[in-house]
Amino acid sequence: MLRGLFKRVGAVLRGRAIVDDELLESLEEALIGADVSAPLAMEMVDELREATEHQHITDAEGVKQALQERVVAMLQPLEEPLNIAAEPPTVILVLGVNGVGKTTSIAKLAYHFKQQGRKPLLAAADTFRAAAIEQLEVWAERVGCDIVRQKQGADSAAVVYDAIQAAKARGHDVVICDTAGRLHTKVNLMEELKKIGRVVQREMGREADERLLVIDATTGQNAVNQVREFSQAVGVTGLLIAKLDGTAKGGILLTIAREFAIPIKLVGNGEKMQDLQPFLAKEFAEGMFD
Ligand SMILES: Nc1nc2c(ncn2[C@@H]2O[C@H](COP(=O)(O)OP(=O)(O)OP(=O)(O)O)[C@@H](O)[C@H]2O)c(=O)[nH]1
Ligand SMILES: [Mg+2]
Repeated sequence: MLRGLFKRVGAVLRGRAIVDDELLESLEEALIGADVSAPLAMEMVDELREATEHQHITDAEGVKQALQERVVAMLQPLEEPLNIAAEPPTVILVLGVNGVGKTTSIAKLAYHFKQQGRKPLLAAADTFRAAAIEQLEVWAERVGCDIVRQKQGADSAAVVYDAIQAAKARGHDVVICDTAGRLHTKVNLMEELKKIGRVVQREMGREADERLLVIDATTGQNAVNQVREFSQAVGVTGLLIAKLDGTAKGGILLTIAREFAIPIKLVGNGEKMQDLQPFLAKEFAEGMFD
């Protein structure tokens, strides 16, 4: 589960009997150390200071509760399940810079849909990186689902086109599209994604039901730029936060929540296909102090 996030925050609070400026200052540092942006950490601690004064909170346990409540209040509005189209196939584009966990997350999604009794189809539309197609094929085999592929270097939008046609012909209700994390330039990447988007629009009569941006929870503040760039280029419908198991941080979720009103749909917490969970603000807030 989501253990060990915000370790430092928990450590600051543990064993403190009284609430004083020193405690609040250490808390602010701990939040920044856990990837909460500096302005947000300051704001959160100011609020806590006020809350402790008004609600006569005198011990660390009270501060912990107030902080948890604040985190839940920030993140709960962003909790949202995946969009499933009324008219199948649901088309999911999985986006993100290189190495964040896109392909692994696709395997997890496919596994999740299979568990639900659905019939997912994978589209190997990362035609750029060497061995990307083979990697997705290995996952398709493990999960036990079909995959549509072309050769490396093929037009990724053409792969998505093929996959949508195949899904319609063979009754797949979900198409999950892998995409490249890096092309020669960022401009190329965004243009390629836009082209895929146009193909989906043309073939489905609507935009992709999910443009799911994968964020690596260990990346730190740069995640904010990633959300901004993909949002501007293709419009992001939801976030999947991968590698939450690999970090004692997790504050980047708060920073992102502060800047964007994009739903956080799922979290990945391991390298296996089972390691995917819906994002739950309350669980996240509770995990902060374990
Ligand atoms: N611990 C942990 N590792 C993960 C998680 N998700 C992915 N990984 C690992 O991250 C590495 C990169 O994963 P990929 O799925 O290949 O990432 P990608 O975004 O598809 O990478 P490119 O296709 O090269 O852009 C692999 O070693 C995965 O096992 C996660 O939730 N937790
Ligand atoms: Mg990949």
